Amino acid sequence: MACKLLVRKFQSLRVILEEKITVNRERVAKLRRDNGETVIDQITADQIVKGMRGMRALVNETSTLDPYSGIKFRGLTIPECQARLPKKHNQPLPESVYWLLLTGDIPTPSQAEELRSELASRASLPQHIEDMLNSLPKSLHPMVQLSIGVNSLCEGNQFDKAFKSDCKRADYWKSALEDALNLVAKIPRIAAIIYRNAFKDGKICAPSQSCDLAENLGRMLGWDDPNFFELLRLYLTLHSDHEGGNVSAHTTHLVGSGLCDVFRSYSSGLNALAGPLHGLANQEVLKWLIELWKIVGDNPTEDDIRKYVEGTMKKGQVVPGYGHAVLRVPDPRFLIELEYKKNYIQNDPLLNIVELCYKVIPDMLKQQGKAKNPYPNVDAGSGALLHHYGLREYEFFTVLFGVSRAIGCSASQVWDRALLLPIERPISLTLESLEELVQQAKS
Ligand code: AMX
Repeated sequence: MACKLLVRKFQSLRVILEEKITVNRERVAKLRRDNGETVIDQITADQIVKGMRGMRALVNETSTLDPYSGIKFRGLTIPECQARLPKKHNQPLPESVYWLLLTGDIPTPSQAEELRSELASRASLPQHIEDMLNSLPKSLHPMVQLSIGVNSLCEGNQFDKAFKSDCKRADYWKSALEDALNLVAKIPRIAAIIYRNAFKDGKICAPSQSCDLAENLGRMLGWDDPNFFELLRLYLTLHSDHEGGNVSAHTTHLVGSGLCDVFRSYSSGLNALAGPLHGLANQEVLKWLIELWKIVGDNPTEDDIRKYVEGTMKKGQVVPGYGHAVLRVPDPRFLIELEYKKNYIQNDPLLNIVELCYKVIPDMLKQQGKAKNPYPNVDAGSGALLHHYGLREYEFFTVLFGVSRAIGCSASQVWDRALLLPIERPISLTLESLEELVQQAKS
């Protein structure tokens, strides 16, 4: 009986997706048939040297990023998501964000509950994966462990089975969806095992059938604090997706385009996320803030902060948590972090320093005149919020980012299969051929 119910519940997501996929495949076919050769953009030599910078050259359905208004999940800003998506307490359920990214629809409370229960039913790991994670050296960076853990989930994945069987290409998305749901359901447990092994006593509670993704994650990490679960709901929402061109999403898409399953694709995306200019920045921010705090104490002045930032700049280092390749305003996700602090946290010296930095650093970066965006990004505040609730092992922070980004990257891969997107294959140029092309273009 319970089994039948699960199948029916799962189909409601499938049926909705099937209808939308049929419509969107038609759109792609029409676009290519009628306008496949239409030129819509130009590319400069500078963009090529800077790694396809700003080039509009990928299809990604789940979110868009505007330099001035920030991220939109299926057309909704994060405040709109917070207002309209089914919530637990005051924050959207990460499951409702996942439903939105997968389908483009705001789920009803019962649909969000269907997905919550579906994911909770898949949250445990095979014993051999737990044993493998437990055998990894504690000193191995948590992001490497996460990538290994996610890679290992590929054993017996549904997509490979479909590929090796006589499944039609048009139906690949169905097995990709199965794998995507497994990834999002299981990655919190991988993350929690890594945390408990690396920083605690290695003991971990089982995932609960009745909790949402965030609460299950928080409990498995070892917390019993509803406010921390609330922060995790916010965290998982804020980091879930950031359009398709960022390093981790693009890597996942690229690897997936060769028809790797979502586990191997996202494991590659996690290695991409682990770079200090990308997802590792939240770890770097907290390290940097703690150093600053040690030097300036609990009640610093703006001048104290300025002196410390000058020191960072003089060493030729970037100020972590500031700047962005696309955004040209303070990251709306950072502003939501500040809002969260205002609503939930009375007084916290480190978070006060984060606010003071926001007053001081943008002007300093403007004066320095290099960074195109002198404003804070999402990483400027996330670590200090986790620190407030006692999660202080900053080497773990990017793992949480990775748990969250699985939501967007896996939803995108379902759509890559749904739209029958082909293998990605741009052409690279030697410096000599680029110089020749520039001359030809000018003559
Ligand atoms: N502090 C000091 N200098 C900075 C800076 C910062 N925060 N951000 C950019 N600059 C410098 C660059 O190093 C570059 O210097 P160069 O000309 O001497 O090489 C110059 O400003 C121009 O860079 P840009 O075009 O504005 O940035 P970018 O698009 O090349 O890089 C980013 C964007 C995010 C990598 C960069 O701003 C940075 O390194 N920031 C700090 C690290 C960080 O917070 N990363 C997190 C990003 C969000 C995420 O992915 N999670």
